[in-house]
Amino acid sequence: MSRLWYEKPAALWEEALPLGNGRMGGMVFGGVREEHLQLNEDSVWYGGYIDRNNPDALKNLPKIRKLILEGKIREAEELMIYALSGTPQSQRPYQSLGDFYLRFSGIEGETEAYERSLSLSDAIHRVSFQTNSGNYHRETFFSYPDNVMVMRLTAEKKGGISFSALLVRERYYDHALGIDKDTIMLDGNLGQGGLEFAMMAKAVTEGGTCEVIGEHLIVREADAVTLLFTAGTTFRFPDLKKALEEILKESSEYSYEELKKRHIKDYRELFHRVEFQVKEEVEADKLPTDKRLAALQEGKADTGFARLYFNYGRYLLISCSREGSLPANLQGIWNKDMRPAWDSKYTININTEMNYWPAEVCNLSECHRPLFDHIKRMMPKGRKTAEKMYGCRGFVAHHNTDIWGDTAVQDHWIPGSYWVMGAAWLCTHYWMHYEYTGDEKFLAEVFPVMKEAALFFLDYMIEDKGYLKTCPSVSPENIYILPDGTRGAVSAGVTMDNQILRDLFSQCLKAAEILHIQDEITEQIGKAIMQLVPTGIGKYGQILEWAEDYEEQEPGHRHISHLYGLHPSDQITVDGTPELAKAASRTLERRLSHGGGHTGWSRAWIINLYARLWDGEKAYYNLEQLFSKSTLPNLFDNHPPFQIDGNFGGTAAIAEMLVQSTVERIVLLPALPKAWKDGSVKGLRVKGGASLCLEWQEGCLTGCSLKADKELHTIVVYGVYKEEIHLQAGEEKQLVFR
Ligand code: FUC
Repeated sequence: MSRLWYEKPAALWEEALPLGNGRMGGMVFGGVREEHLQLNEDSVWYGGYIDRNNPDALKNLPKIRKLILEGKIREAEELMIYALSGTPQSQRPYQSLGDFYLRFSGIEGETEAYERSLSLSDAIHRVSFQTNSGNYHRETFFSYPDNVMVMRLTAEKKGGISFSALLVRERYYDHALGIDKDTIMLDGNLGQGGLEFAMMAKAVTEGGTCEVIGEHLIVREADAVTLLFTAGTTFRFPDLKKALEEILKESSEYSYEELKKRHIKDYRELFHRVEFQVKEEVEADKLPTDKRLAALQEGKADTGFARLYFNYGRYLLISCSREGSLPANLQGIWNKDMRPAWDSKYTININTEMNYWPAEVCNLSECHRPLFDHIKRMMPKGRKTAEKMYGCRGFVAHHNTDIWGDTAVQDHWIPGSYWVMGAAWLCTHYWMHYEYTGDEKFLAEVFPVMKEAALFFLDYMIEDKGYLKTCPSVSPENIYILPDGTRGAVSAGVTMDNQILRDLFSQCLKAAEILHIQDEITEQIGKAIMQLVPTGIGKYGQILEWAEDYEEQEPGHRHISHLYGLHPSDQITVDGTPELAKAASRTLERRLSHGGGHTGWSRAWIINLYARLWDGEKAYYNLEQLFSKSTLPNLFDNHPPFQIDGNFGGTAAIAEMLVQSTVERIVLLPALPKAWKDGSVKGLRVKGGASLCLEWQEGCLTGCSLKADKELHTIVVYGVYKEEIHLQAGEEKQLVFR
């Protein structure tokens, strides 16, 4: 059984357990006499949209470019801060929705047999304990089909449930009051030009009494209670209060058991598509999760932990990114602060993309959709930024975006802010979805967006030494040192840019062919792709990070942008480009020997990269490092602070160790570590549109079946074995390698 469990209530937020239905989320603390839930709703962002495109960008652009090409980096960077930065410099922050407190009375004496748990197979949080006054149980879940949080409270003793309930939001709200004899509400606004928000809680009691006094909801001597909670903003619900009341009314027409059944059915349909097993130490599984993690941190082997982490990663994605919700931000949906780290926005120079690495391979394609919708939300803003700042056609985004799809420059952070690849990288996710599903209708719908993202670069790139280069650009977020000691971040034709563009351009060309759309723009893309700087190798045998072989200020830097070509892209492969793969391996060694991998997401990327280098032992070593150095007691990834990308990057990496696919070939168990000697995985998806099941014993593949949803023609590779496969739509085949 896959679950997280603890023997005491959470004292810290990082010990509380996350629940969510994509649009709403909550962290449950599981206290005995006081239950605390910290709550979120995905559209609670402070402030409205502001056109922040710097009005002085376009006229200064030629000067900035000239300074860069003349090597006057300091001067270029100074002018960039003034002329290219957003006005004002920041997008809007995501905020906590608020808190819900239940204060119990009548629970007498010492607490015994306390347990709180989060079941990953039904997405339900449970608290149970015993006192002199009997046994108590609480079950909580966030239902996607019914749009509510549901908490069921039961007690052994008849009439044993008495509590007062209160909604709060630090000092940032306008009203808190009763709106019915069993319902309280809190509401407010999110600043000038911003949205309005509201949340409501309703008690459905069995026995006892229920009333509202002031802003408190009070239940006395009930036998059982079902609490229903919902929240929202005017982002989705123009008639907010009416909409929330309607949600509560509709959900209260179901019994608790019906609500639970509807929730479990919905959740399981997604979660149970994939199953990963490794023969594990049974002892470790018997430990509460915090103690299990602590044992692992002390160096105790725990092969089964990867399974728990993998299941948790899929659970988290289902809980924070569902059709109709906003995409998973830096904290998924779970953020307790009004001014969170990096505003808990979308950092699109790695973090948001990493959030979605597990989506397709783990058969959670539907959970990828919020990202697709958001890219479309960004496009009109990005067109404006392209035109106003750079005088270009097409769609551009810098290294951050927010609820409004803002695309202007964020911060005055030279190595990060002035990077123009955000939309380009995000659009490769459209292609990723197409490759996994073969959905041509989807491709036709998103192709115009991909094309606009490519179009921007046809106008933006400059010709230099026979190549087309992005300029200005940076390699997120590293700094180079010139031979004269000058330090800089800005340059032209950065490696990562070329690699992203090679993907975006070739994906546009392939899409154009599939959709029979040939025009002047696709023709120009075809020419431009030939003029991108190829990925080079430097004096340390490393992949060049910039167009020139500069020294890096921080050789152990957390970003490994120039290995984009190895992962997520497949421009660099062990068998296709062995020289570059060797250089990629050297690059990783250099990063790690200088202290690299120190943030959760960076470590997670490293695992994916080693998996792509087919080095199972190094991948596994780094996976253990992710668990022991970058994982909080509730198994959230620790940047620090909590940032969810490491959870998703780590989940994707586990899949990547088991199977890697392109539309041309599927590699089985490419990076299986010795620790996972015996195991199986069912239901992973591969490119070309098929599902895969694998079994292995003593580190050798013993079973493999592939089921195609559409006609599939591919090569399956396992070690030295290669087999050409041709499957009809719906056909399943067992493969035997000897
Ligand atoms: C990038 C990273 C940081 C952090 C932030 C949200 O700027 O360099 O490590 O993840 O995004």
